[in-house]
Amino acid sequence: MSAKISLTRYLVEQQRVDGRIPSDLRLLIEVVARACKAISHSVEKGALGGVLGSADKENVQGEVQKKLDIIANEVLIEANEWGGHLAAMASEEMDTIHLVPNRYPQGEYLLLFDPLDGSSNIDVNVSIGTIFSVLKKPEATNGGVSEADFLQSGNKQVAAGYCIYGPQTTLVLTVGDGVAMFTLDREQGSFVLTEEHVKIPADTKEFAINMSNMRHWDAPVKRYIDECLAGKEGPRGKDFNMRWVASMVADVHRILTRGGIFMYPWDKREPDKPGKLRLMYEANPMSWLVEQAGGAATDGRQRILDIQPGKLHQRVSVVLGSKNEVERVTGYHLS
Ligand code: AHM
Ligand code: MG
Repeated sequence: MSAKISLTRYLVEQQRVDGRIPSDLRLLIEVVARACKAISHSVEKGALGGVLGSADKENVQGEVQKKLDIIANEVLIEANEWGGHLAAMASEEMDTIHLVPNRYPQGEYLLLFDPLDGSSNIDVNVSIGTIFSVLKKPEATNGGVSEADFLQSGNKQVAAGYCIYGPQTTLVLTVGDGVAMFTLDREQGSFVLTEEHVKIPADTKEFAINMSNMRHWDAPVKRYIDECLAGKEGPRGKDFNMRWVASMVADVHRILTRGGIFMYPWDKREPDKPGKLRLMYEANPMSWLVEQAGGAATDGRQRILDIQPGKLHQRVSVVLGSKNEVERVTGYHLS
């Protein structure tokens, strides 16, 4: 790549070339990116900034919040509420939606986020990230926004992405025209385009799943992994490698970079919960990115992006990544 293309220029060109994104959406994405830059600074300081450890509080899902979960949530809210592009926000770390206060202009968009994904990795200096999804406020909503306005399927997203805080800070984005990656240039203080037209190979020899849960899995997942583990001598006729970072952002980033399949399936420990991961903050944005890069994403039976959410913090089983592998796992569930 010759001339450096900043996130701003990329978005302006998306807006200009075919009117893919309105200026309000462009500005909203820039504000999210700015918030991610601020979160990246806090993450980087770690113990020096006094930001590690737990906050002695639980979120709506009964998980102990880390200090950085709360900091990241506040940074995203403060950065986004005054810009005039949003009507409301929803976060994995908040019980209910956050309305844009009356003192600020109201915009047309709804922003959803997992402020810091991979919480168990915060204190051990392993990659974590922010995941976000943007929806349009339904036309019928006159003035007040309610939780019901957020309950739209993933195929209604108008922008989605994540920012991974790892050896590099990288923002990965789709506005429905493929997937682009922007690396934070700390000297310039801006995100620079470093990868465009990201493509996930249809086939892979690498899977990501928390193997310690194997005894709780359903038969189709067990069958798929057993076949991978059987290697060259088994029905797949090839050896598989395994990776599990336990930060979805990092596992999905690897899959967008070199292929693979990621699974967090339903399991017997909590039969009434469809899975661990959250549909609206994690599965939907990641599924859209993966599909935009030529991969596939299902809950084992149906396309994740077609699921109609019934509640904000809804959970879902996730199978995503290289197309042929995802189709195989889905086929095992449906047969
Ligand atoms: P979080 O949003 O509270 O961090 O939880 C989600 C994370 C995912 O990033 C990751 O894939 C999964 O939980 C790891 O779970 P486990 O520790 O069960 O392997
Ligand atoms: Mg998460």
